[in-house]
Amino acid sequence: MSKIQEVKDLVAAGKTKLVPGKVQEALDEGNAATEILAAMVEAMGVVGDKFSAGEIFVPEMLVAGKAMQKGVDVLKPALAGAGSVSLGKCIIGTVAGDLHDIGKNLVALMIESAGFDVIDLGVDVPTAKFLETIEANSDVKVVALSGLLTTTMPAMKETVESIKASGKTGFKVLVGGAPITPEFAASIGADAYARDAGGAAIKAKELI
Ligand code: B1M
Repeated sequence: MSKIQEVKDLVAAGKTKLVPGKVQEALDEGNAATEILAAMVEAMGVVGDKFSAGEIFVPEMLVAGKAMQKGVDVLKPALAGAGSVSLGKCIIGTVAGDLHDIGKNLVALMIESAGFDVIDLGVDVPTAKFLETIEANSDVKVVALSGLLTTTMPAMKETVESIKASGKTGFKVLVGGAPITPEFAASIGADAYARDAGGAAIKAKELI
């Protein structure tokens, strides 16, 4: 079995202690960090499908998420670029009611690698917190919102609409996350949509 397949299986099984070592072995064998990351994302797809099918429950999903995060920690130096020039500030967070942060953390890492100074507000971020942080950072260039649940898409809408209604200018709003589509992004008034972390970094640079 390839090291990448082993990483995928260990993440899906939530083997948090074994994942970092196996990710390092896969890197040492010459596999690209992006390829290993893709395998871990696939593993989360497997986990999600099993959850939907009622074969596993929230605790298993949680431990798989932790295993993936441990693997990402090992990949970070290889994924992050040099980023010597500063392109300005980017405020990022997962919208209110939503606790998923693995994708958001990857997006933050790639945006930081692209040269932005990232202010990460974490998960379950209320609209007021976004507005307050924009107010305190008048030179912000990009505000990035992540959402993983269909049930929190209305929260993303509310946050984007409140940001736009606040009259604050000088920055663009970028949104993404598994249930988000370009059409939904446009319908709530976001300036841009990105499908994945790499795409978010490219889009953030295009927006400034
Ligand atoms: Co949850 N969960 N979860 N979960 N979880 C999903 C999302 C789900 C699809 C699983 C399923 O049913 N198949 C489902 C959502 C269904 C839906 O809404 N349609 C779901 C559910 C239902 C739930 C709960 C409601 C379960 C429950 O309690 N009954 C609950 C909700 C809690 C809450 O948030 N209030 C819940 C809880 C959890 C855990 C806490 C246990 C855990 C999260 C741990 C953590 O994040 N620290 C968890 C996990 C691990 C998952 C799955 C299995 C994996 C998510 C993940 O990290 N994927 C997930 C199933 C799946 O994704 N297939 C699932 C890997 C990650 C790299 O991908 O986050 O999609 P992703 O990010 C991508 C892109 O989406 C994009 O780029 C990223 C990287 O390329 N992207 C952006 C993300 N943000 C972006 C922002 C951008 C641009 C791109 O611009 C700003």
